[in-house]
Amino acid sequence: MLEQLSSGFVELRREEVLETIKMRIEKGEAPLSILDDARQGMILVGDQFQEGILFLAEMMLASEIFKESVAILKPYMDQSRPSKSKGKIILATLKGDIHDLGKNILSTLLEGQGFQVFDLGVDVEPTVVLEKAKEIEPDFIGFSALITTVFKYMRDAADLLEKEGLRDKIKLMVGGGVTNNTLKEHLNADFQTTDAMAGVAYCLKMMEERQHA
Ligand code: B12
Repeated sequence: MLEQLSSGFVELRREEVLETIKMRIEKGEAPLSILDDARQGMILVGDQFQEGILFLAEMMLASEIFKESVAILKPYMDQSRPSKSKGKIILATLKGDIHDLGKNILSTLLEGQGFQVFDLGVDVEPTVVLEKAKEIEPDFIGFSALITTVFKYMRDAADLLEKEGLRDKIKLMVGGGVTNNTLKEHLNADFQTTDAMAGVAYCLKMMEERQHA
């Protein structure tokens, strides 16, 4: 199953990918498990791009297929939206990075769990994050990163928040394909993951702890 879907992305077989996804949903498979297989496909696409087998135009086509896949899965991920806000979160992909597929999935999943998401988009200046944080006083800030050149701006943003004395009130999360524990420590962040669901679970846990504190 995984192989069929991931090779579909690498070989840009759009119809086959979308049909497979619809079929798996109809069979009752969890949307997040299908999404994870699609993500594995995108990792393969990236590897082949790095090896010079696929070109940028093909990586772009693959990301369009991925977007269409998410659009099919989205209604099944949104289903249990509670009415009361669980907490506020700012999401952003910082300066120099325009990857947003993972961030958008996280946003959908968080909203599905009742969080109020303020998505600042991609290629965002660290100062814009600071201004938004001052304005809305979020419980969390999540940075998504897919290219390593953005680490510098993540550091800048973390420093700005620290200087303004906001860091002890806000949990800082980092996620996305190129993030790891070393980056988390470098930024003095509270949480790091390459799995959106783990990010949602972390937010839910923190809000629960806060309520019982
Ligand atoms: C799709 C893609 C693109 C698309 C982006 C489309 C879009 N709208 O996002 C396009 C074609 C535009 C693109 C462009 C480029 N790309 Co690109 N791209 C990819 C690719 C193939 C897939 C990324 C992806 O979307 N994966 C699917 C999503 C769902 O996974 P994810 O982002 O990891 O998200 C999951 C989790 O991490 C988590 N998550 C994500 N963010 C967050 C945040 C928080 C807070 C939390 C809790 C969780 C979380 O949630 C998601 C679901 O679980 C990767 C390959 C790879 N290995 O990742 C290369 C890759 C990221 N790209 C790469 C490169 C080099 C580029 C370009 C520089 C290429 C070029 N020469 O122009 C440009 C950069 C442009 C820029 N300035 O940003 C490199 C980066 C290398 C590096 N180490 O820095 C990679 C790794 C490919 C490679 N192996 O070389 N790219």
